[in-house]
Formats: sequence, structure tokens, C-alpha cells
Amino acid sequence: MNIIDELEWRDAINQQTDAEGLRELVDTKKISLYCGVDPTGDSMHIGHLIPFMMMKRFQMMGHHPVILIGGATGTIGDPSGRTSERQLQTLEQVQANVDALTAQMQKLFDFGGNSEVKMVNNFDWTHDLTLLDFLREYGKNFNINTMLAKDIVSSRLETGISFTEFTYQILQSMDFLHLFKHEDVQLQIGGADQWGNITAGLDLIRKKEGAEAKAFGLTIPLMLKADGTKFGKTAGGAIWLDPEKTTPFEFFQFWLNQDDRDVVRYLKFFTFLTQEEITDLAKKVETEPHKREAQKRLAHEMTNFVHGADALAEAEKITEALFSGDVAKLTADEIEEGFKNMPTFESSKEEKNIVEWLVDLGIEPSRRQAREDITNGAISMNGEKVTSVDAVASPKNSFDERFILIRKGKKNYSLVKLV
Ligand code: 545
Repeated sequence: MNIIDELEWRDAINQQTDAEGLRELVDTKKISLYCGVDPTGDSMHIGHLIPFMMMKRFQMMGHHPVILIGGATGTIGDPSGRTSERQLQTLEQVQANVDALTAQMQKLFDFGGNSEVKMVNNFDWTHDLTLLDFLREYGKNFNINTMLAKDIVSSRLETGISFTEFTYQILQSMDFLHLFKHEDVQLQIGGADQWGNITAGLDLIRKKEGAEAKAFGLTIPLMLKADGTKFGKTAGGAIWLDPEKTTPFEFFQFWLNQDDRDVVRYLKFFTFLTQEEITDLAKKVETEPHKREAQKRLAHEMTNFVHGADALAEAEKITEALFSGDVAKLTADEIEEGFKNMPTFESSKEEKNIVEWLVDLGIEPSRRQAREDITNGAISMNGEKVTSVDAVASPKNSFDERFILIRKGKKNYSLVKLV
């Protein structure tokens, strides 16, 4: 089975410039291929990750991925898929984002020592190009009519597009040509929105290197959810790879909560599980969906890949504690992570009668209600049932003098921060 069969099985191919030619090429040799990311932000989200996961699949089959960080293109910004002109970032901002994305890529794809993955920055071959060279060497090969006909540009003609953003496709084309010549890169991949830029690059390669030049383009379909809503977005926004923006626990929960109708597609698309393993999990979605084994495996694989084994263990531990109610075994940091999005209250570190304290904080509406809930055994503090209305809330009985956790009923948690 070659890489193209593998991608087809995973429903990971949208468009190809020459499907037969590429199939033949990967059957005869190990190729170099590339995908770029622009430093327009300081972290990728899971949508951006997709083509890089596909690059890893090429690598696993012996091919050579090149990751391009757009230190040059990032100062302009790709108009693809956007409906309005971008605000230029400062060069300092771009550089800070280059650093952040480089670190993120390194963590994910490990370029260390004998790794096969290479990283390049298009600033290196763009920054000293003069305007006249740009116009004479490259501009001459671009036909305005062809450029205008690209979706990216044509969709913006009504609202307007600057010369700067219009020129973006030339910059990305120069990269493909540069990598074709200097790194023997024969394939560029990207999300479906990159089709116009990728084909522009192929045109340039043919014009400069001759019609027989063997270079190819492949795009990956846009991820959709079975219910028609946008993939990768939750009420809290995008799912980021940066653990400061989306904690590993939230990340884990995102995958765990996927619909039965979507989970198998995601296993194929995102994980490195084998076809046999995925087929097996798909059967379990059919026969015992209540066990949610496919979702658990998806959450496990993704969190392990993006955040590593320790963060995964912590996310699984928090998930299990929340499910069983046995929160006492969690550390203060785990409490903070697991309860980030639950109702939060602040209390002083003074000891106080539990009834008074619950009412003062607003967790209980009245003393009468608080007493009633306690007597009925509906209130627990730090995972233990409160048995007396005379109990006290105290930093002595807290997580690291930082948090007290109150549960009302089966799963209504309130996090009280001691300040
Ligand atoms: C630049 C120079 C090249 C080749 C490619 C590029 C980047 C490309 C682009 N890609 C997108 C991107 O998003 C910003 C991320 C912020 C952290 O704009 N012109 O940089 C996304 N890409 C991944 C996928 C994508 C694409 O990084 O290709 O389709 C999203 O899934 O939008 O020589």
C-alpha cells in the first residue's frame, strides 16, 4: 500500500493536480514534499494541524517532509478564504509568531538529531530580493488574467483587494520553485483553501524549469461535522494546540465529546492508528456506542500526540475523577485545570460555618435551602459528603489552601478560590 492509497482510505484527498503522475512518482521513489504555515498567530489550532499530520504520514512511509514557516509571507498574509483585507502586523509581531510556531512544530514533529523532518523559513530566500529582480524574474511569468481568475482574488473583486494581498500568490509560488530547485521538493500539500496558491506555484515551475518538470499539488478536504456546524470550534472558541490557550484537559474533552457520526472519520483523519484498529473501533460504535470506546481512543491518541504522555495522564485522571465524583485525589493544579469553566467564587481564608458560607458566596439561595440540602446529603465538599449543618469551611480542608470544591446534587460543581 502506498501513501496515496493510505490517504484515500482516510478520505484525506480533496484535489490533485495529476493523480496518476503522483501515484507513479511515489511508487518509484521517496519524495520530498512541503506544506507552509504563516506566522499570522502565535499558535496553530487543530484545523491548521491537519496537513502537517498528513506530512507525518508521508514521513512514516519513508518520504521527506519539509515544513515551511512563512517569515516572509506572514508579513503580508494570505487572502485565501478571507472576505476582507488584513491589517498588517508589525515585523516584531511576525518574528514573535515565527518563534512560537517554530517551537510548536518542533515539539510536534521532532526535528532533532537524525529526524527526517526539515524546517525552512521563506524569509531566507525572499528578504534580499530587489524590487526590480522580483518584477523581472518572477512578475513576468504571471499573467494578470490568470491571477484574477483564482477564487481567492475573484471573490474579493467586489469588496476590493490591495496590490499587496493580490501579490501573495506570487510569493508562495516563488517558495515552491525555490524548494523544487534547492531541496528537490516535488509536491506541495495544504488545506482546500490553498489550491489556488499551489497551482500558481506549479505554473511558475513549468515556466522556469520546463514543461516536463515533475511537480505536483494535493489538497486536503475541509473537515465538516455531521450536524453541519463548523469543525474544531466550541462555545469557548477554537481548539488551540497551545496549552495556555486550550488546556490539555479541555483538549482531551473536546475529542471525547465527539458525535458517533463523526468519530470514525476523525480517527481516520487525525490518528496514526492502523486501518485494522480503526475498523475495529468503528464496529464498536455500531454495536456498543454507550461505551464510547472510539471517542476515548481518539481523545487518548490526540492528547498524547499534541501534549505528551504526562499531560494525557493528567487529563485522564481529571476526567475519571469528575465522572466518579472522587475528586479528593486531585492536586490543586488539576482542580484548577478541570474546573476552569465551571462556576467560580472567591472567599477569604477565614473559617466559617458551612451554611453561612454557602449563602454568602451565593452557592445557596438561603440558609433554609442550604440546611435542607445538607440534611438530604446533597452537598459535598472536596469530594466528601457534608453530614452536619455545623461543619466549617476552612483552608485546613482545601486543596493546597487554594481551592474548595463544592458539589450540589449529582454534578453541579462550584469552585471556590481562597484569596
Ligand atoms: C506560505 C508559504 C508557502 C506555503 C504556504 C504558506 C501558508 C499558506 C497559508 N496557510 C494557512 C496558515 O494559517 C495561519 C496559521 C496561523 C498559526 O496561509 N498560504 O498559514 C493554513 N495552513 C494549514 C492549512 C490550511 C491553511 O497553515 O494548509 O488550509 C488550514 O487547514 O489555511 O510557500
